[in-house]
Amino acid sequence: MATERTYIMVKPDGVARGLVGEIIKRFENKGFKLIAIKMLQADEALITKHYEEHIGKSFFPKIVKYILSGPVVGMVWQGKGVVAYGRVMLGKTDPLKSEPGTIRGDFGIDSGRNVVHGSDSVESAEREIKLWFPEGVVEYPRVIDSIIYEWLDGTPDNEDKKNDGEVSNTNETSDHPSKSTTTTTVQEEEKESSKPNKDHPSKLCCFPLRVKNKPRKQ
Ligand code: IDP
Ligand code: MG
Repeated sequence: MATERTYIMVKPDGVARGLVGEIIKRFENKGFKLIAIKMLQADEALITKHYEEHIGKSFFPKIVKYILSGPVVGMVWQGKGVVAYGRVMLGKTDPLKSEPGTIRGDFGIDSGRNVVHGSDSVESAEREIKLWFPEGVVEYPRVIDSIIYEWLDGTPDNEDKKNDGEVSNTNETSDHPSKSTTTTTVQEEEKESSKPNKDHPSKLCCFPLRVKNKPRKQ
């Protein structure tokens, strides 16, 4: 569902190497939506809670020391399939086993300096988001979603589209533009639009349809 969320964190080595922008760019380019971001110096209690599944493992003290070594940039990204695909974008835990083109494959060598964290399941993501962003995330409609997602190209006609885009979606994090009181839906735009051809490419993009050309002053 387009409301799926993941916790992505640039680790201290990634921040120190100036990779924050590069990592944000990759998630933005893919089409995922940033709904929370902050830089912080995590303390031992927070890191221990974050990595609680690894308590007792040989590398646990090293990972705590690693994340304590400098500020991190925590982010919440939203979008259809963002948890699993976020992990694909990160690469494997060991950067030397990660494909080129992945973040860890392109920017890391050691597992203990693998630049970035990403939630490994929807459940972990929700737990980590609560842990790192107890203040919550920012919800806002994004007009480019009507270009990125097929479900906004007209009336949903199958289950997938229903799950992803119906206005009746009860998930509180729904990012369908129709949730906004100030945004009209593509369907409403079409009624108002003077373009009768339903298959016209301009139908894919609601933003230009809202722009009214003002006559130029001579
Ligand atoms: P993941 O980040 O790919 O989900 P996990 O197994 O959850 O990997 O491990 C958490 C983090 O602990 C890794 O990202 C890595 O930084 C570190 N880590 C995992 N295994 C090792 C290891 O064998 N040596 C050093 N650090 C490790
Ligand atoms: Mg993990």
